[in-house]
Amino acid sequence: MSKPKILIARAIFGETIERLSQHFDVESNQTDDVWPKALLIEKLKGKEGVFTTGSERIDGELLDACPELKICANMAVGYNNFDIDAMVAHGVTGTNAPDVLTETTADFGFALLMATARRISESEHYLRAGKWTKWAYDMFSGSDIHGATLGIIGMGRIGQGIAKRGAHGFGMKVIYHNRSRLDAALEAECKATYVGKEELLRNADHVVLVVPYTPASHHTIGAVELALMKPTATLVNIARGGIVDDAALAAALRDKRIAAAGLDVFEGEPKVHPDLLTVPNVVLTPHIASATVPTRRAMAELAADNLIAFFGGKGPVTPVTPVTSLAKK
Ligand code: 8YV
Repeated sequence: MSKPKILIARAIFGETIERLSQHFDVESNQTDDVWPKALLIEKLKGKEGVFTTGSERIDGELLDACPELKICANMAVGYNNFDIDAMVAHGVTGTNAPDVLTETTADFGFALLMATARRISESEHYLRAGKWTKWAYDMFSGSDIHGATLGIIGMGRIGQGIAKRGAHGFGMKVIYHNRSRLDAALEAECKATYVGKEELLRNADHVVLVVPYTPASHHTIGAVELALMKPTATLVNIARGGIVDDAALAAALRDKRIAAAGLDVFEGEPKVHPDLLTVPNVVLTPHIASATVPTRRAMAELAADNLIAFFGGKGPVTPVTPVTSLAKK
């Protein structure tokens, strides 16, 4: 019996390709070219499954052109690269890669918060540029993490991980805002208090964003929200580009309306708003919050598990759409 044909749209671990090759006729992109949409469609012709990362957009136009496609397995917890309505309309199953990256991403959120509040990037650039000639009492003074108020917008699994680190590790007072309030047991575990978004922005010393990107969360933080924040506050975005209005943030940082920001994700990435590149009080990283070797391996394995389980007739492990039966398509 011939194996189903699948495409791995970006470079990935050799072991993942080997494993998938036991089940599928695999075409992979080990040169890691970022294919324009037309080429991705071309490559998907005749494929029944695709292993995607956050950079491949799966929409109605692509699905119209690839009628054999049955499943898109994303190696990411976020799946805003999927047009879910179009996938449902085309009877295509979508899966994501949750849980395996929660703690790693929460670690990174905390690292970025600390680097931002304590001005680590800025001071390192100063040192590397040979500008450090004497110690000074006020050199690179930042703001404290311990004992400060941490405001988390988006209290899913990663948000909860950050809350626990803040409350239990650093004695922070944790306030959060979310579409729905956590149950009392989870709030107690995270030592977190539910507040409205405006109250959070006014009171937090550090604001961390961990919401999924949807049309409703577009520009959750813009000029109006930045104006509510303390002038001493820091803002960290490890969620998605587009959650923050990057132009408004660059202006707020330039005018010192907030103290500093740490950004791992950007509107239109991998492009970065040019104004963000010119302000010193921002720490910029290239979407690496989940980037540890074990976690990236686990994410790749989970995407592979989804493909294997789906074609094995068991149903995918972590679907984000209603599951299409193999027979139906
Ligand atoms: C991924 C992420 O590395 O999981 C997510 O949603 O943002 C990152 O962990 C990225 O999306 C590549 O797939």
